[in-house]
Amino acid sequence: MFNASDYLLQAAVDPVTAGRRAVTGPAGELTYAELAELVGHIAAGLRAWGVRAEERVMLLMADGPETAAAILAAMRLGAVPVPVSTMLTGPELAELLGDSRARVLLVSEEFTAAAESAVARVPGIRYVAVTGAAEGTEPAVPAGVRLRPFSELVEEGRRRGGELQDPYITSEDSAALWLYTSGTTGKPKGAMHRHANIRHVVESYARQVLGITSADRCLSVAKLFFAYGIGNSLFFPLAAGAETVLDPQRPTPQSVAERLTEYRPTLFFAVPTFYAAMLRSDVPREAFDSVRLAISAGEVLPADLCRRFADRFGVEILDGIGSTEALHIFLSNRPGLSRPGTTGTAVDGYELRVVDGEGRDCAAGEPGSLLVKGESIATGYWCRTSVTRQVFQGEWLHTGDTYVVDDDGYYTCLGRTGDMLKAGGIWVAPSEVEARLLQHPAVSMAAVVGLPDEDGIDKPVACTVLADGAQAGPQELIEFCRDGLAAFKRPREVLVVDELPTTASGKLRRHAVRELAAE
Ligand code: 3SK
Repeated sequence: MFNASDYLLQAAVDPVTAGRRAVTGPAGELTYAELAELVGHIAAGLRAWGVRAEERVMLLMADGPETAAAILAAMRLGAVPVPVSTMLTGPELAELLGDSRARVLLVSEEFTAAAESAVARVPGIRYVAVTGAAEGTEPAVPAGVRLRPFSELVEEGRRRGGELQDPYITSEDSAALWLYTSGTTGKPKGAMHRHANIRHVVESYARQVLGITSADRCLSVAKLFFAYGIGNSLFFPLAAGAETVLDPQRPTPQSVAERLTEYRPTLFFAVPTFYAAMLRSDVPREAFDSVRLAISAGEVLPADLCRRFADRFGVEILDGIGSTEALHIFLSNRPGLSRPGTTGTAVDGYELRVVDGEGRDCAAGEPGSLLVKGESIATGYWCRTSVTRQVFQGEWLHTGDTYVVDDDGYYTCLGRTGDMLKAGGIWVAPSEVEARLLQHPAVSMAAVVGLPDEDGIDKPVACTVLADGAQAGPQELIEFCRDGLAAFKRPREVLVVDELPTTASGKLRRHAVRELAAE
């Protein structure tokens, strides 16, 4: 028997630690004992609503104590929490709801518009619970869907009197968490994680690389619906009996500087795009006084950015790479041993290989595809056999990144093996952005590529060809994308060109598009 909610709530069981603060932040705080109690009530409430083991519960929720508790509650029940991006549009959310077959959707009041639009598109939803919604601001839901305040879910569980003191009898192999990713192929896929995977990322990366202890306090710019964020803000701090700072707000350098000053975290997690934004801001050096380590993942951290950050804020950034499929970071620099520009060395608990096109191991200095093996690798993608077989080959996960390793075992990223790109650490499928651009009446052809900005970080840039006689400016096309896609996917720049480079058979030559866009 192993249930990750038990593993993460150990501190609530010990009378010495139960009164310690587990969660803090602008949305409220909870001790370990209070968190465990809330988890029990939500779990009992979900059971009363008919949620059974292995069933998915989708969360469209801002970071805060209720979100943390709801994720743990679903796990405790043997059900599967599926936290999804709060940046999703209604149709994007509908796709995930339909794919996951979730029958319960938990929503923070600020995202009710997307929930309303999604629930209207998918049959099968039985309950929608909304946190803190004032009367009259609740979403309109179709007949047959029960709309309830989140507080009623908690109350329902409370009335049932701690029915879920004990977790459902899951095993290490039971499904614990699904995280949707667009990585490697574009269409969102639910990566399925086991209860044991959660323990592995804690025991490997968090304990060995970060050296996390109960004296730490974690603040992450990446939210709980990302694999990076749920590790940083939930799994690592709770397993260590430490504190997590949960902030419902969308982070800006200014808001993060305020949180740093008020909550004084010791571990700070962000992505290179955000570190670059901090460097461009007027945030004072003292903001980082409490931070013992800053962590970067999601995209390659340019060496120069790493050095400038350390000079300006006096904190070392530890660069690493993980993936949603691996649940967290498997390759990382180590405190005091960082080599800026590299992603460091394999984290204990993972094996890495760099292989050529035939699957043979590359020698040091020879570029190839990066594969990783370890106990936290997902069991596959839900209902996606073909792509599962491509990405998860036996014990090895194909990361889709091209890497080179040196004689000392330090890995350097040379880029993506395929066309996918990342914006702010989040996967973007060029095909999806291109499809949106093509919906604009003035656009006849579109190609989206990743190009480095002034900080050396890739951003989506679109090259478009307009229809004969049509007119549309770059700003209009960017806004058009912002309207129809999650905002992070919009191209940061749109170029209007006479033609796109194609092969003799008419296939887009992406490499040449990249050169064209870079001119
Ligand atoms: O992209 C990454 O580097 C990453 C790191 C940790 C967890 C998840 C991801 C995608």
